[in-house]
Amino acid sequence: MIVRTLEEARTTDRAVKAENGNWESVRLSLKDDGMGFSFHITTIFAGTETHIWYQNHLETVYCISGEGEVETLADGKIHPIKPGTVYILDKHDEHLLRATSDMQLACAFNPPLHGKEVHDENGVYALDAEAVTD
Ligand code: 9YT
Repeated sequence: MIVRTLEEARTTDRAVKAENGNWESVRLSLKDDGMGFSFHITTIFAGTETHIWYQNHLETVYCISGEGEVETLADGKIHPIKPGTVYILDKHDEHLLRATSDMQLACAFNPPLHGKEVHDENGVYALDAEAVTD
């Protein structure tokens, strides 16, 4: 069994920050744990808008705290997010993620992130082509 704490993981390279300051994320479980998914606690900061398109990954996102919305670009629909809301990117949905207050989100990725994904100057993951473009 593997046991970690968010508090401890925050002090390691499991914690990453967006270059533009929109979000930070702690990768509590990654590919090398062998679970078939990775598990992250991501904070989206109040007042930010982030364009995300995980073209090669599926992701489920559960809101623990804070409020905001997701706009799916294919249909222009806006989905409010509050504690208890889950959104499931089952179609690799391109979306805009907005926070009105700091949002703490629990995120699971399939396939798992290995944690070494490199963000370019736009925040795009260079490997596996999942995109967070701002
Ligand atoms: C909310 C969301 O899509 N989180 C993704 C995880 C984060 N970008 C990371 O750990 O890289």
